[in-house]
Amino acid sequence: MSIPIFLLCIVSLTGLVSGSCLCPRPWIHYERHCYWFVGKPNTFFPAEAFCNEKSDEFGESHLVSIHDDEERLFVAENCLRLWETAAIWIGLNDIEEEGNFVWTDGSPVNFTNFNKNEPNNVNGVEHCIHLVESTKYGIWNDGPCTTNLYFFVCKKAGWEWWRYCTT
Ligand SMILES: *[C@@H]1O[C@H](CO)[C@@H](O)[C@H](O)[C@H]1NC(C)=O
Ligand SMILES: [Ca+2]
Ligand SMILES: [Ca+2]
Repeated sequence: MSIPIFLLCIVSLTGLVSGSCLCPRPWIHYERHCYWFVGKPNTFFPAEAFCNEKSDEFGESHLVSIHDDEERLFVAENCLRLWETAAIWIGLNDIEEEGNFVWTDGSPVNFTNFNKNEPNNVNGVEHCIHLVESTKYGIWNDGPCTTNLYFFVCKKAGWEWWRYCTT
């Protein structure tokens, strides 16, 4: 409120160029969101909790949700670049009700990329979705939420600089 609007715009535009304003490090910017690639294996719930702790005034942070093929490739390609594997937890799960998949960030399930014959809920305990190790570009499987194996990616809303600079 006390910051002049033109200053905000200069800061925002500088941020646009450097990427640091839209998404402070170590977040990576893509479209209107920020993504944090966390290279530590964990189980599903602590991974989601880690992401939740990174929420800020611009939005809640959750395990990544994926809504189209471009976003799927953005996530997979960054995983491969950083770690040479795209085996990660994503936020999709059917913990509450078998077969009813939801994203931890509450966004609609309007895109999926399951492997052939998945999700198969083996032994009735596969409720958390991860990307499989053996394929490069992020094919999905339901696995036990307690598998302590996968890296993960957090996602939150970016700073919507255009809200401050459009008038
Ligand atoms: C899917 O949901 C996302 C997140 O709410 C939204 O941004 C996107 O436009 C939706 N895509 C389609 C095809 O409805
Ligand atoms: Ca299940
Ligand atoms: Ca499975």
